[in-house]
Amino acid sequence: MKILLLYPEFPDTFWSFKHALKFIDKKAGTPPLGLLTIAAMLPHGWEKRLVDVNIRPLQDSDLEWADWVMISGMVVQRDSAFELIQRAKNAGKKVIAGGPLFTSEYESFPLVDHFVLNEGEITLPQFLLDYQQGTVKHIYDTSEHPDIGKTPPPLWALADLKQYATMSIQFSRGCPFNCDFCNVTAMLGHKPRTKSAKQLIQELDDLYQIGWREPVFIVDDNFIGNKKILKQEVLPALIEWRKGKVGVPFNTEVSINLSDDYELMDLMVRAGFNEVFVGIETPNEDSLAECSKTQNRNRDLVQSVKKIQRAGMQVQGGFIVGFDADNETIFEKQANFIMKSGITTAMIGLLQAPAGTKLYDRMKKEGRLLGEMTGDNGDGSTNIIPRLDLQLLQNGYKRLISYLYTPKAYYQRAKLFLQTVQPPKVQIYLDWNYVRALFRSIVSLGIKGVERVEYWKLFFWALFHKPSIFPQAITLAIYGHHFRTLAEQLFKEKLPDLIPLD
Ligand code: B12
Repeated sequence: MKILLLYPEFPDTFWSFKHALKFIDKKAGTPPLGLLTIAAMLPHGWEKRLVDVNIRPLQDSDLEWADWVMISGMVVQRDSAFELIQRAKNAGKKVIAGGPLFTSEYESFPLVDHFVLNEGEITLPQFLLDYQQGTVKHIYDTSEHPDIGKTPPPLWALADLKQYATMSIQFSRGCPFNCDFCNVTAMLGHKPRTKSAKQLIQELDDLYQIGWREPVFIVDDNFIGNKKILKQEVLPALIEWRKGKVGVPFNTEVSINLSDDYELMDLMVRAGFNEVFVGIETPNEDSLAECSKTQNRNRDLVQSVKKIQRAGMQVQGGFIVGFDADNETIFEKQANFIMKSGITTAMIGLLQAPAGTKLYDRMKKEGRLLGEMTGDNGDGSTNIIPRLDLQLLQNGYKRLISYLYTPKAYYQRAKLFLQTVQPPKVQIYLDWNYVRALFRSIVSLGIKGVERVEYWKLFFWALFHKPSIFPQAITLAIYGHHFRTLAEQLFKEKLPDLIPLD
Protein backbone atom coordinates (compact mmCIF):
# COMPACT_ATOMS: atom_id res chain seq x y z
CA MET A 1 0.00 0.00 0.00
CA LYS A 2 1.14 3.53 -0.77
CA ILE A 3 -0.22 6.18 1.58
CA LEU A 4 -0.13 9.88 0.79
CA LEU A 5 -0.46 11.97 3.96
CA LEU A 6 -1.79 15.43 3.13
CA TYR A 7 -1.72 18.58 5.26
CA PRO A 8 -3.74 21.59 3.98
CA GLU A 9 -2.51 25.16 3.72
CA PHE A 10 -2.79 27.64 6.61
CA PRO A 11 -4.06 31.08 5.67
CA ASP A 12 -2.01 34.08 6.70
CA THR A 13 -2.98 34.25 10.38
CA PHE A 14 -1.57 35.33 13.74
CA TRP A 15 -0.03 31.89 14.37
CA SER A 16 1.14 31.27 10.80
CA PHE A 17 4.12 33.59 11.52
CA LYS A 18 4.37 33.91 7.75
CA HIS A 19 5.93 37.39 7.82
CA ALA A 20 8.49 36.31 10.42
CA LEU A 21 9.44 32.97 8.84
CA LYS A 22 11.01 34.63 5.82
CA PHE A 23 13.71 36.12 8.09
CA ILE A 24 14.94 32.61 8.90
CA ASP A 25 14.25 30.98 5.51
CA LYS A 26 11.60 28.64 6.91
CA LYS A 27 8.33 27.79 5.23
CA ALA A 28 6.12 26.83 8.18
CA GLY A 29 5.99 27.01 11.96
CA THR A 30 5.53 23.37 12.93
CA PRO A 31 5.10 20.04 11.13
CA PRO A 32 1.74 18.19 11.18
CA LEU A 33 2.21 16.15 14.31
CA GLY A 34 -1.15 14.35 13.98
CA LEU A 35 -0.26 12.96 10.56
CA LEU A 36 3.27 11.99 11.60
CA THR A 37 1.78 10.17 14.60
CA ILE A 38 -0.85 8.42 12.47
CA ALA A 39 1.87 7.40 10.02
CA ALA A 40 3.66 5.59 12.85
CA MET A 41 0.48 3.59 13.56
CA LEU A 42 0.08 2.32 10.00
CA PRO A 43 1.53 -1.10 9.11
CA HIS A 44 5.34 -0.97 8.82
CA GLY A 45 5.43 -2.50 5.36
CA TRP A 46 3.26 0.26 3.85
CA GLU A 47 5.00 3.07 1.96
CA LYS A 48 4.27 6.57 3.25
CA ARG A 49 4.80 10.02 1.79
CA LEU A 50 3.94 13.36 3.44
CA VAL A 51 2.93 16.42 1.46
CA ASP A 52 2.47 19.46 3.69
CA VAL A 53 1.29 22.05 1.19
CA ASN A 54 2.66 24.77 3.46
CA ILE A 55 6.07 23.45 2.41
CA ARG A 56 5.58 22.36 -1.19
CA PRO A 57 2.66 22.10 -3.62
CA LEU A 58 0.85 18.82 -4.18
CA GLN A 59 1.93 17.39 -7.56
CA ASP A 60 -0.28 15.23 -9.77
CA SER A 61 2.50 12.64 -9.58
CA ASP A 62 2.01 12.41 -5.77
CA LEU A 63 -1.62 11.51 -6.34
CA GLU A 64 -0.77 9.04 -9.14
CA TRP A 65 1.70 7.34 -6.77
CA ALA A 66 -0.81 6.89 -3.95
CA ASP A 67 -3.33 4.16 -3.22
CA TRP A 68 -4.96 6.11 -0.40
CA VAL A 69 -4.93 9.77 0.57
CA MET A 70 -5.08 10.44 4.31
CA ILE A 71 -5.80 14.05 5.19
CA SER A 72 -5.77 15.99 8.48
CA GLY A 73 -6.33 19.63 9.46
CA MET A 74 -7.87 22.24 11.72
CA VAL A 75 -10.94 24.36 10.99
CA VAL A 76 -8.73 27.24 9.86
CA GLN A 77 -7.44 25.03 6.98
CA ARG A 78 -10.98 24.26 5.74
CA ASP A 79 -10.74 25.91 2.27
CA SER A 80 -7.48 24.24 1.38
CA ALA A 81 -8.80 20.89 2.67
CA PHE A 82 -11.82 21.12 0.30
CA GLU A 83 -9.52 21.79 -2.62
CA LEU A 84 -7.12 18.93 -1.84
CA ILE A 85 -9.96 16.45 -1.33
CA GLN A 86 -11.48 17.49 -4.66
CA ARG A 87 -8.13 16.93 -6.41
CA ALA A 88 -7.68 13.53 -4.79
CA LYS A 89 -11.18 12.48 -5.85
CA ASN A 90 -10.62 13.78 -9.39
CA ALA A 91 -7.55 11.54 -9.48
CA GLY A 92 -9.76 8.60 -8.46
CA LYS A 93 -8.23 8.10 -5.00
CA LYS A 94 -9.81 6.87 -1.80
CA VAL A 95 -9.77 9.67 0.79
CA ILE A 96 -9.57 9.01 4.53
CA ALA A 97 -9.93 12.04 6.79
CA GLY A 98 -9.21 12.60 10.48
CA GLY A 99 -8.08 15.29 12.91
CA PRO A 100 -9.85 18.28 14.52
CA LEU A 101 -11.39 19.79 11.35
CA PHE A 102 -13.17 16.58 10.39
CA THR A 103 -14.00 15.57 13.94
CA SER A 104 -15.93 18.82 14.34
CA GLU A 105 -17.44 19.17 10.83
CA TYR A 106 -17.39 15.89 8.92
CA GLU A 107 -20.88 16.54 7.48
CA SER A 108 -19.41 19.33 5.35
CA PHE A 109 -17.18 16.94 3.40
CA PRO A 110 -19.37 14.69 1.24
CA LEU A 111 -16.47 13.62 -0.98
CA VAL A 112 -14.53 11.89 1.79
CA ASP A 113 -14.78 8.08 1.67
CA HIS A 114 -13.99 7.33 5.32
CA PHE A 115 -13.84 9.49 8.41
CA VAL A 116 -11.54 8.24 11.15
CA LEU A 117 -12.40 10.73 13.87
CA ASN A 118 -11.37 11.61 17.44
CA GLU A 119 -8.14 10.16 18.72
CA GLY A 120 -6.55 7.95 16.09
CA GLU A 121 -5.08 5.54 18.65
CA ILE A 122 -8.62 4.15 19.06
CA THR A 123 -10.31 4.71 15.70
CA LEU A 124 -7.48 3.94 13.25
CA PRO A 125 -6.95 0.29 14.33
CA GLN A 126 -10.74 -0.29 14.06
CA PHE A 127 -10.74 1.17 10.56
CA LEU A 128 -7.71 -0.89 9.47
CA LEU A 129 -9.18 -4.10 10.87
CA ASP A 130 -12.54 -3.55 9.14
CA TYR A 131 -10.75 -2.71 5.93
CA GLN A 132 -8.83 -5.96 6.10
CA GLN A 133 -12.02 -7.90 6.76
CA GLY A 134 -13.95 -6.13 4.00
CA THR A 135 -16.45 -4.55 6.42
CA VAL A 136 -15.27 -0.97 6.26
CA LYS A 137 -17.70 1.76 7.43
CA HIS A 138 -18.07 5.43 6.50
CA ILE A 139 -17.48 6.86 9.98
CA TYR A 140 -15.32 5.77 12.89
CA ASP A 141 -15.65 7.76 16.07
CA THR A 142 -15.34 7.24 19.80
CA SER A 143 -16.00 8.97 23.09
CA GLU A 144 -13.19 7.04 24.78
CA HIS A 145 -9.72 8.39 25.36
CA PRO A 146 -6.66 6.22 24.79
CA ASP A 147 -3.67 5.79 27.07
CA ILE A 148 -1.09 7.89 25.21
CA GLY A 149 1.63 6.01 27.05
CA LYS A 150 1.25 3.56 24.15
CA THR A 151 1.34 6.13 21.32
CA PRO A 152 4.35 5.49 19.06
CA PRO A 153 6.89 8.26 18.38
CA PRO A 154 6.05 10.35 15.29
CA LEU A 155 7.67 9.34 11.99
CA TRP A 156 9.89 12.42 11.70
CA ALA A 157 11.68 10.95 8.71
CA LEU A 158 8.64 11.72 6.51
CA ALA A 159 8.94 15.48 7.04
CA ASP A 160 11.51 17.84 5.55
CA LEU A 161 12.40 19.13 9.01
CA LYS A 162 14.69 21.95 7.94
CA GLN A 163 11.70 23.76 6.40
CA TYR A 164 10.09 24.21 9.85
CA ALA A 165 10.96 26.81 12.49
CA THR A 166 9.91 24.66 15.43
CA MET A 167 9.41 20.94 16.04
CA SER A 168 6.38 19.79 17.96
CA ILE A 169 6.06 16.91 20.36
CA GLN A 170 3.27 16.02 22.73
CA PHE A 171 3.50 14.99 26.36
CA SER A 172 -0.11 15.16 27.54
CA ARG A 173 -3.68 15.54 26.33
CA GLY A 174 -6.66 17.00 28.19
CA CYS A 175 -7.03 19.81 30.72
CA PRO A 176 -8.31 19.85 34.30
CA PHE A 177 -10.13 23.19 33.85
CA ASN A 178 -13.56 23.96 32.45
CA CYS A 179 -13.48 27.21 30.44
CA ASP A 180 -16.82 27.30 28.63
CA PHE A 181 -15.48 28.51 25.24
CA CYS A 182 -12.77 25.85 24.91
CA ASN A 183 -13.42 22.49 23.29
CA VAL A 184 -10.34 20.73 24.66
CA THR A 185 -12.17 18.98 27.47
CA ALA A 186 -15.00 17.93 25.13
CA MET A 187 -12.46 16.52 22.66
CA LEU A 188 -9.73 15.22 24.89
CA GLY A 189 -11.19 14.91 28.35
CA HIS A 190 -10.87 16.47 31.72
CA LYS A 191 -8.23 14.25 33.21
CA PRO A 192 -4.80 14.96 31.74
CA ARG A 193 -3.33 11.82 30.18
CA THR A 194 0.42 11.76 29.90
CA LYS A 195 3.22 9.94 28.18
CA SER A 196 6.02 8.66 30.39
CA ALA A 197 9.25 10.59 30.92
CA LYS A 198 10.99 7.78 29.04
CA GLN A 199 8.78 8.28 25.97
CA LEU A 200 9.38 12.02 25.99
CA ILE A 201 13.13 11.60 26.27
CA GLN A 202 13.07 9.01 23.46
CA GLU A 203 11.28 11.46 21.17
CA LEU A 204 13.72 14.24 22.05
CA ASP A 205 16.67 11.91 21.51
CA ASP A 206 15.34 11.02 18.07
CA LEU A 207 15.13 14.70 17.19
CA TYR A 208 18.54 15.56 18.64
CA GLN A 209 20.17 12.65 16.83
CA ILE A 210 18.88 13.82 13.46
CA GLY A 211 20.43 17.21 14.18
CA TRP A 212 17.53 19.25 15.52
CA ARG A 213 18.82 22.17 17.66
CA GLU A 214 16.03 24.70 17.20
CA PRO A 215 12.96 25.19 19.43
CA VAL A 216 10.65 22.35 20.41
CA PHE A 217 7.00 23.15 21.09
CA ILE A 218 5.40 20.77 23.58
CA VAL A 219 1.90 21.01 22.14
CA ASP A 220 -0.06 20.09 25.28
CA ASP A 221 -3.39 21.68 26.06
CA ASN A 222 -2.06 22.38 29.52
CA PHE A 223 1.46 21.11 30.23
CA ILE A 224 1.01 21.55 33.98
CA GLY A 225 -2.25 19.55 34.13
CA ASN A 226 -0.47 16.88 36.19
CA LYS A 227 2.09 18.70 38.36
CA LYS A 228 3.09 15.65 40.36
CA ILE A 229 4.44 13.65 37.45
CA LEU A 230 6.18 16.79 36.13
CA LYS A 231 7.99 17.47 39.40
CA GLN A 232 8.83 13.89 40.21
CA GLU A 233 9.68 12.42 36.83
CA VAL A 234 9.47 14.53 33.72
CA LEU A 235 11.29 17.77 34.60
CA PRO A 236 14.15 16.05 36.44
CA ALA A 237 14.54 13.78 33.38
CA LEU A 238 14.57 16.80 31.04
CA ILE A 239 17.16 18.58 33.22
CA GLU A 240 19.36 15.49 33.01
CA TRP A 241 18.76 15.16 29.24
CA ARG A 242 19.84 18.73 28.63
CA LYS A 243 23.29 18.29 30.19
CA GLY A 244 26.02 18.70 27.58
CA LYS A 245 23.54 19.65 24.84
CA VAL A 246 23.14 22.92 22.97
CA GLY A 247 19.99 24.60 21.68
CA VAL A 248 16.52 22.99 21.74
CA PRO A 249 14.68 25.49 23.94
CA PHE A 250 11.17 24.39 24.88
CA ASN A 251 7.88 26.25 24.78
CA THR A 252 4.43 25.06 25.75
CA GLU A 253 0.92 25.99 26.90
CA VAL A 254 0.04 26.32 30.58
CA SER A 255 -2.60 27.75 32.88
CA ILE A 256 -1.87 30.86 34.97
CA ASN A 257 -1.62 28.88 38.22
CA LEU A 258 1.93 28.06 37.11
CA SER A 259 2.79 31.43 38.66
CA ASP A 260 1.76 30.15 42.12
CA ASP A 261 4.34 27.38 42.10
CA TYR A 262 7.96 28.59 42.36
CA GLU A 263 9.36 25.08 42.46
CA LEU A 264 7.59 24.17 39.23
CA MET A 265 8.70 27.37 37.47
CA ASP A 266 12.28 26.82 38.57
CA LEU A 267 12.27 23.23 37.34
CA MET A 268 10.75 24.24 34.02
CA VAL A 269 13.36 26.95 33.44
CA ARG A 270 16.18 24.57 34.34
CA ALA A 271 14.67 22.00 31.99
CA GLY A 272 14.94 24.56 29.17
CA PHE A 273 11.51 26.20 28.91
CA ASN A 274 11.78 29.83 27.84
CA GLU A 275 8.26 30.56 26.60
CA VAL A 276 4.74 29.66 27.71
CA PHE A 277 1.37 30.46 26.17
CA VAL A 278 -1.27 31.29 28.78
CA GLY A 279 -4.99 31.81 28.27
CA ILE A 280 -5.39 35.08 30.16
CA GLU A 281 -8.55 36.13 28.35
CA THR A 282 -9.60 39.29 30.19
CA PRO A 283 -8.94 41.58 33.14
CA ASN A 284 -12.72 41.77 33.62
CA GLU A 285 -13.50 39.64 36.69
CA ASP A 286 -17.19 39.30 35.72
CA SER A 287 -16.24 37.93 32.31
CA LEU A 288 -13.92 35.40 33.94
CA ALA A 289 -16.81 34.29 36.12
CA GLU A 290 -19.11 34.12 33.09
CA CYS A 291 -16.82 31.70 31.21
CA SER A 292 -15.92 29.65 34.34
CA LYS A 293 -12.23 30.48 34.09
CA THR A 294 -11.79 29.88 37.80
CA GLN A 295 -8.00 29.58 37.67
CA ASN A 296 -7.73 33.23 36.51
CA ARG A 297 -10.08 34.67 39.11
CA ASN A 298 -9.27 36.48 42.36
CA ARG A 299 -5.67 37.17 41.48
CA ASP A 300 -3.57 40.04 40.21
CA LEU A 301 -3.09 38.77 36.67
CA VAL A 302 -0.34 41.27 35.83
CA GLN A 303 1.65 40.14 38.86
CA SER A 304 1.10 36.49 37.90
CA VAL A 305 2.52 37.17 34.44
CA LYS A 306 5.50 39.00 35.95
CA LYS A 307 6.28 36.10 38.25
CA ILE A 308 6.57 33.77 35.26
CA GLN A 309 8.68 36.31 33.37
CA ARG A 310 10.97 36.84 36.37
CA ALA A 311 11.46 33.09 36.61
CA GLY A 312 12.83 33.20 33.05
CA MET A 313 9.95 32.53 30.67
CA GLN A 314 8.30 34.74 28.14
CA VAL A 315 4.52 34.80 28.49
CA GLN A 316 2.44 34.80 25.33
CA GLY A 317 -1.19 35.55 26.05
CA GLY A 318 -4.57 34.71 24.61
CA PHE A 319 -7.22 37.43 25.10
CA ILE A 320 -10.92 37.69 24.34
CA VAL A 321 -13.28 40.64 23.97
CA GLY A 322 -17.05 40.41 23.64
CA PHE A 323 -18.10 38.46 26.72
CA ASP A 324 -21.65 39.20 27.86
CA ALA A 325 -20.21 40.98 30.90
CA ASP A 326 -18.02 43.29 28.77
CA ASN A 327 -19.06 46.85 28.10
CA GLU A 328 -17.56 49.54 25.87
CA THR A 329 -14.69 50.16 28.33
CA ILE A 330 -13.23 46.68 27.74
CA PHE A 331 -10.91 47.74 24.91
CA GLU A 332 -9.16 50.32 27.03
CA LYS A 333 -8.95 47.92 29.97
CA GLN A 334 -7.44 45.19 27.79
CA ALA A 335 -4.95 47.64 26.25
CA ASN A 336 -3.81 48.91 29.65
CA PHE A 337 -3.57 45.40 31.02
CA ILE A 338 -1.53 44.09 28.08
CA MET A 339 0.78 47.12 28.13
CA LYS A 340 1.44 46.68 31.86
CA SER A 341 2.08 42.96 31.54
CA GLY A 342 4.82 43.27 28.89
CA ILE A 343 3.15 40.58 26.79
CA THR A 344 4.32 41.16 23.23
CA THR A 345 2.60 38.19 21.61
CA ALA A 346 -0.97 38.98 22.53
CA MET A 347 -3.43 36.91 20.52
CA ILE A 348 -6.72 38.74 20.77
CA GLY A 349 -10.01 37.57 19.35
CA LEU A 350 -13.71 38.21 19.59
CA LEU A 351 -15.53 35.62 21.66
CA GLN A 352 -16.36 32.68 19.38
CA ALA A 353 -18.24 29.47 20.17
CA PRO A 354 -16.52 26.33 18.88
CA ALA A 355 -18.84 23.36 18.28
CA GLY A 356 -18.95 21.00 21.22
CA THR A 357 -18.45 23.65 23.91
CA LYS A 358 -20.78 24.71 26.71
CA LEU A 359 -20.78 28.20 25.20
CA TYR A 360 -21.99 26.76 21.87
CA ASP A 361 -24.89 25.02 23.60
CA ARG A 362 -25.79 28.15 25.55
CA MET A 363 -25.71 30.35 22.45
CA LYS A 364 -27.88 27.85 20.60
CA LYS A 365 -30.40 27.78 23.43
CA GLU A 366 -30.50 31.57 23.57
CA GLY A 367 -30.95 31.82 19.77
CA ARG A 368 -27.61 33.65 19.45
CA LEU A 369 -25.64 31.14 17.38
CA LEU A 370 -24.94 32.22 13.80
CA GLY A 371 -23.28 29.08 12.44
CA GLU A 372 -19.75 27.68 12.64
CA MET A 373 -16.71 29.79 13.49
CA THR A 374 -14.13 30.64 10.82
CA GLY A 375 -11.40 28.90 12.83
CA ASP A 376 -9.16 31.97 12.79
CA ASN A 377 -9.84 33.75 16.04
CA GLY A 378 -7.77 36.75 14.96
CA ASP A 379 -9.89 37.75 11.96
CA GLY A 380 -12.32 39.94 13.90
CA SER A 381 -15.27 37.66 13.22
CA THR A 382 -17.62 35.80 15.53
CA ASN A 383 -20.28 33.13 15.15
CA ILE A 384 -22.46 34.44 17.97
CA ILE A 385 -24.70 37.46 18.49
CA PRO A 386 -22.81 39.42 21.16
CA ARG A 387 -24.49 41.49 23.87
CA LEU A 388 -22.44 44.50 22.85
CA ASP A 389 -23.41 46.02 19.52
CA LEU A 390 -21.42 44.10 16.86
CA GLN A 391 -20.28 47.26 15.09
CA LEU A 392 -19.04 48.72 18.37
CA LEU A 393 -17.30 45.45 19.21
CA GLN A 394 -15.56 45.19 15.87
CA ASN A 395 -14.50 48.85 15.89
CA GLY A 396 -13.18 48.51 19.42
CA TYR A 397 -11.34 45.35 18.43
CA LYS A 398 -9.76 47.14 15.50
CA ARG A 399 -8.65 50.04 17.69
CA LEU A 400 -7.24 47.66 20.26
CA ILE A 401 -5.17 45.68 17.75
CA SER A 402 -4.07 48.85 15.95
CA TYR A 403 -2.91 50.36 19.21
CA LEU A 404 -1.05 47.29 20.52
CA TYR A 405 0.85 46.61 17.32
CA THR A 406 1.97 50.13 16.52
CA PRO A 407 5.77 50.23 16.81
CA LYS A 408 5.69 52.47 19.91
CA ALA A 409 3.33 50.29 21.94
CA TYR A 410 4.84 47.01 20.78
CA TYR A 411 8.46 47.98 21.48
CA GLN A 412 7.47 49.48 24.82
CA ARG A 413 6.12 46.06 25.84
CA ALA A 414 9.14 44.29 24.41
CA LYS A 415 11.49 46.41 26.52
CA LEU A 416 9.38 46.00 29.63
CA PHE A 417 9.47 42.24 29.20
CA LEU A 418 13.20 42.11 28.47
CA GLN A 419 13.90 44.22 31.56
CA THR A 420 11.91 41.77 33.69
CA VAL A 421 12.98 38.41 32.32
CA GLN A 422 15.88 36.38 33.59
CA PRO A 423 18.32 35.46 30.79
CA PRO A 424 17.60 32.02 29.27
CA LYS A 425 19.34 28.98 30.75
CA VAL A 426 19.51 27.10 27.45
CA GLN A 427 22.87 27.31 25.75
CA ILE A 428 22.24 29.19 22.50
CA TYR A 429 22.91 27.30 19.29
CA LEU A 430 24.19 29.90 16.86
CA ASP A 431 23.90 28.97 13.21
CA TRP A 432 23.77 30.88 9.94
CA ASN A 433 20.02 31.26 10.18
CA TYR A 434 20.36 33.47 13.26
CA VAL A 435 23.07 35.58 11.69
CA ARG A 436 21.05 35.94 8.49
CA ALA A 437 17.94 36.83 10.49
CA LEU A 438 19.89 39.53 12.32
CA PHE A 439 21.09 41.10 9.06
CA ARG A 440 17.68 40.87 7.48
CA SER A 441 16.11 42.53 10.50
CA ILE A 442 18.64 45.36 10.24
CA VAL A 443 17.70 45.94 6.61
CA SER A 444 13.93 45.33 6.78
CA LEU A 445 13.16 46.80 10.19
CA GLY A 446 16.13 49.03 11.01
CA ILE A 447 16.53 50.70 7.60
CA LYS A 448 13.31 50.28 5.62
CA GLY A 449 10.78 49.68 8.40
CA VAL A 450 8.37 52.17 9.97
CA GLU A 451 9.65 50.90 13.31
CA ARG A 452 13.25 51.91 12.61
CA VAL A 453 13.58 54.31 15.54
CA GLU A 454 12.17 51.83 18.04
CA TYR A 455 14.18 48.99 16.52
CA TRP A 456 17.52 50.76 17.02
CA LYS A 457 16.61 51.91 20.51
CA LEU A 458 15.85 48.32 21.54
CA PHE A 459 18.86 46.99 19.63
CA PHE A 460 21.38 49.20 21.48
CA TRP A 461 19.62 48.99 24.82
CA ALA A 462 19.73 45.17 24.69
CA LEU A 463 23.30 45.07 23.39
CA PHE A 464 24.71 47.34 26.09
CA HIS A 465 22.43 46.72 29.08
CA LYS A 466 21.51 43.05 28.81
CA PRO A 467 23.51 41.36 26.04
CA SER A 468 22.38 37.91 27.21
CA ILE A 469 18.87 38.66 25.94
CA PHE A 470 19.99 40.30 22.67
CA PRO A 471 18.86 37.34 20.48
CA GLN A 472 15.43 37.48 22.17
CA ALA A 473 15.21 41.21 21.45
CA ILE A 474 15.80 40.60 17.73
CA THR A 475 13.28 37.74 17.68
CA LEU A 476 10.66 39.97 19.30
CA ALA A 477 11.35 42.71 16.76
CA ILE A 478 10.76 40.20 13.95
CA TYR A 479 7.55 38.90 15.55
CA GLY A 480 6.34 42.49 15.88
CA HIS A 481 6.81 42.93 12.15
CA HIS A 482 4.62 39.86 11.52
CA PHE A 483 1.82 41.02 13.81
CA ARG A 484 1.82 44.53 12.40
CA THR A 485 1.83 43.36 8.77
CA LEU A 486 -1.07 41.06 9.56
CA ALA A 487 -3.05 43.80 11.32
CA GLU A 488 -2.50 46.11 8.36
CA GLN A 489 -3.76 43.42 6.01
CA LEU A 490 -6.78 42.71 8.20
CA PHE A 491 -7.77 46.36 8.43
CA LYS A 492 -6.54 47.19 4.93
CA GLU A 493 -4.77 50.31 6.16
CA LYS A 494 -1.45 51.37 7.63
CA LEU A 495 -1.47 51.39 11.41
CA PRO A 496 -1.41 54.88 12.87
CA ASP A 497 1.55 55.98 14.95
CA LEU A 498 -0.21 55.56 18.28
CA ILE A 499 -3.92 55.99 18.58
CA PRO A 500 -5.42 56.98 21.90
CA LEU A 501 -7.96 54.46 23.10
CA ASP A 502 -10.18 56.77 25.02
C1 B12 B 1 -0.14 22.64 18.35
C2 B12 B 1 -1.43 23.36 18.08
C3 B12 B 1 -1.37 24.44 17.25
C4 B12 B 1 -0.07 24.94 16.64
C5 B12 B 1 0.39 24.26 15.38
C6 B12 B 1 -0.44 23.20 14.80
C7 B12 B 1 0.08 22.49 13.58
N1 B12 B 1 0.98 22.95 12.77
O1 B12 B 1 -0.41 21.43 13.28
C8 B12 B 1 -0.39 26.43 16.41
C9 B12 B 1 0.11 27.25 17.58
C10 B12 B 1 0.16 27.02 15.13
C11 B12 B 1 -1.91 26.41 16.43
C12 B12 B 1 -2.66 27.45 16.01
C13 B12 B 1 -4.04 27.47 15.99
N2 B12 B 1 -4.84 26.56 16.53
CO1 B12 B 1 -4.20 24.94 17.29
N3 B12 B 1 -3.77 23.53 18.39
C14 B12 B 1 -2.66 22.93 18.64
C15 B12 B 1 -2.88 21.84 19.69
C16 B12 B 1 -2.57 22.43 21.05
C17 B12 B 1 -2.12 20.55 19.50
C18 B12 B 1 -2.22 19.95 18.10
C19 B12 B 1 -1.35 18.75 18.02
O2 B12 B 1 -0.29 18.76 17.41
N4 B12 B 1 -1.74 17.67 18.68
C20 B12 B 1 -1.00 16.43 18.74
C21 B12 B 1 -1.47 15.46 17.66
C22 B12 B 1 -0.85 14.11 17.88
O3 B12 B 1 -2.87 15.37 17.78
P1 B12 B 1 -3.86 15.63 16.56
O4 B12 B 1 -3.28 16.49 15.53
O5 B12 B 1 -5.19 15.97 17.07
O6 B12 B 1 -3.95 14.14 15.91
C23 B12 B 1 -4.63 13.09 16.55
C24 B12 B 1 -6.09 12.95 16.10
O7 B12 B 1 -6.71 14.19 15.80
C25 B12 B 1 -6.03 12.03 14.94
N5 B12 B 1 -5.71 12.55 13.61
C26 B12 B 1 -5.17 13.71 13.26
N6 B12 B 1 -5.03 13.79 11.94
C27 B12 B 1 -5.48 12.66 11.42
C28 B12 B 1 -5.57 12.24 10.10
C29 B12 B 1 -6.09 10.98 9.85
C30 B12 B 1 -6.20 10.51 8.43
C31 B12 B 1 -6.50 10.13 10.91
C32 B12 B 1 -7.02 8.79 10.62
C33 B12 B 1 -6.43 10.57 12.23
C34 B12 B 1 -5.92 11.84 12.48
O8 B12 B 1 -5.04 11.13 15.35
C35 B12 B 1 -4.01 11.80 16.09
C36 B12 B 1 -3.59 10.92 17.24
O9 B12 B 1 -4.65 10.76 18.13
C37 B12 B 1 -4.41 21.59 19.51
C38 B12 B 1 -5.14 21.07 20.71
C39 B12 B 1 -5.02 19.57 20.73
N7 B12 B 1 -4.70 19.05 21.86
O10 B12 B 1 -5.19 18.88 19.74
C40 B12 B 1 -4.91 22.94 19.05
C41 B12 B 1 -6.05 22.98 18.06
C42 B12 B 1 -5.79 21.96 16.98
N8 B12 B 1 -5.94 24.32 17.51
C43 B12 B 1 -7.06 24.87 17.29
C44 B12 B 1 -7.22 26.20 16.84
C45 B12 B 1 -8.64 26.72 16.78
C46 B12 B 1 -6.13 26.97 16.47
C47 B12 B 1 -6.18 28.38 15.94
C48 B12 B 1 -7.20 28.61 14.85
C49 B12 B 1 -6.47 29.48 16.91
C50 B12 B 1 -6.20 29.26 18.30
N9 B12 B 1 -7.17 29.61 19.09
O11 B12 B 1 -5.15 28.82 18.69
C51 B12 B 1 -4.76 28.61 15.42
C52 B12 B 1 -4.78 28.64 13.89
C53 B12 B 1 -3.57 28.16 13.19
C54 B12 B 1 -3.12 29.09 12.13
N10 B12 B 1 -1.91 29.01 11.72
O12 B12 B 1 -3.80 29.91 11.69
C55 B12 B 1 -8.20 23.96 17.62
C56 B12 B 1 -8.79 23.33 16.37
C57 B12 B 1 -10.29 23.22 16.41
C58 B12 B 1 -10.77 22.52 15.17
N11 B12 B 1 -11.87 21.84 15.30
O13 B12 B 1 -10.19 22.58 14.13
C59 B12 B 1 -7.52 22.96 18.60
C60 B12 B 1 -8.13 21.59 18.63
C61 B12 B 1 -7.55 23.63 20.00
C62 B12 B 1 -8.91 23.92 20.53
N12 B12 B 1 -9.03 24.09 21.79
O14 B12 B 1 -9.90 24.06 19.91
N13 B12 B 1 -2.38 25.28 16.98
